[in-house]
Amino acid sequence: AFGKADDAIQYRQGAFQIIKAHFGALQPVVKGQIAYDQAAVLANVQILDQVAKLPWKAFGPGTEGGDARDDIWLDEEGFKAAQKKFLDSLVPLTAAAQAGNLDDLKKAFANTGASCKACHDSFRD
Ligand code: ASC
Repeated sequence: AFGKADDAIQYRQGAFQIIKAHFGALQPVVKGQIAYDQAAVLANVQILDQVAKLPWKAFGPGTEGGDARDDIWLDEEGFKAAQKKFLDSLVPLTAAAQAGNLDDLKKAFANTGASCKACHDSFRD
């Protein structure tokens, strides 16, 4: 799928940047710093949910580099489990965004953020 390791690294870093932007856009909402706009939140979460599917196939064999720790390839099961935690966390996040429930959104946001951090702590330099 990727011609060179650098292509895979750029692809996954680009996907994570989009993920960061659309997850980060929720932060002022859950912190109460901006008004809760259900449609805007849902649009953000839907993009996040789609783009969240993308980076993983760009961690194939021979694509070591970027900020990726070798543990990604040494502990494939652990990395897979960390991905799954993140992807699974988006189910309640999406449900809360669809329901327009700000309390549930706050809880789901915190869980998703925890899954980001846990994976970074183990697998990102
Ligand atoms: C973000 C972001 C992360 C997570 C993490 C949550 O907005 O870029 O990596 O949240 O910091 O603890």
